Amino acid sequence: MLNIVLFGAPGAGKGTQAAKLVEKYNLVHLSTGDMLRDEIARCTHHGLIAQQLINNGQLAPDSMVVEMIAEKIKTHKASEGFIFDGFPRTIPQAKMLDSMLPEHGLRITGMIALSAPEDELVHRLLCRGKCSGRADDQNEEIIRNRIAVYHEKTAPLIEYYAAQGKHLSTKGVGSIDEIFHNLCAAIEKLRQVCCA
Ligand code: B4P
Repeated sequence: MLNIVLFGAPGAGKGTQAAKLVEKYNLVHLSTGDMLRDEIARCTHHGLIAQQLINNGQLAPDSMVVEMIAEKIKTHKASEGFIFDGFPRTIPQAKMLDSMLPEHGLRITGMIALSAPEDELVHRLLCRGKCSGRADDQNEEIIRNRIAVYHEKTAPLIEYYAAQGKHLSTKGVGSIDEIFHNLCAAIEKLRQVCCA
């Protein structure tokens, strides 16, 4: 099984690349951003809590996203593996994931971080905001706040996975196909380490 954490700051290209990886490796795509947007669209209890936080560039509560992920893992038990896109985003989320996976006979194969300069991230998200209508992509101040939250709460996960010998990184700037090619090479490397 292949269980990849696709990591990066907002706008690094996680969602874009996850869609291609899912197709190539026949994996289940678990995007907590997509799940939260779905909860918001359906006006659920989770959605109402998440909406305000997301629109202000803050993270949703750890317990909420972990509960959503646990539910999806149970539903897709028979799959060939998972792409975790935008999850975990905090150390507590990563620890909860690590304690939950063995119950399902699973483990993380590795984490791959996509890197891009901050001005490029802001530019991409503002462009997406023009056509997607996503409230969190409309305003530069909110986008910069999301990036600050990433540095404070999410970036420490690089050390967390590096300590387990599971961290690789690749450039998130360039053509989408070129980045995809480098990501696939990183996955092959993780597979070799994992199966050695
Ligand atoms: P997400 O939906 O995860 O979105 P993201 O971080 O904004 O974007 P991503 O990196 O996936 O960017 P994409 O590929 O689309 O999160 C949204 C919000 O939900 C978070 O801010 C948070 O509040 C909440 N949330 C989600 N998960 C959570 C969790 N686990 N815990 C707590 N809260 C959570 O790319 C962006 C743009 O760049 C696109 O327009 C794309 O076309 C473009 N692009 C991609 N690759 C490119 C390239 N190589 N060159 C040029 N443009 C490129």
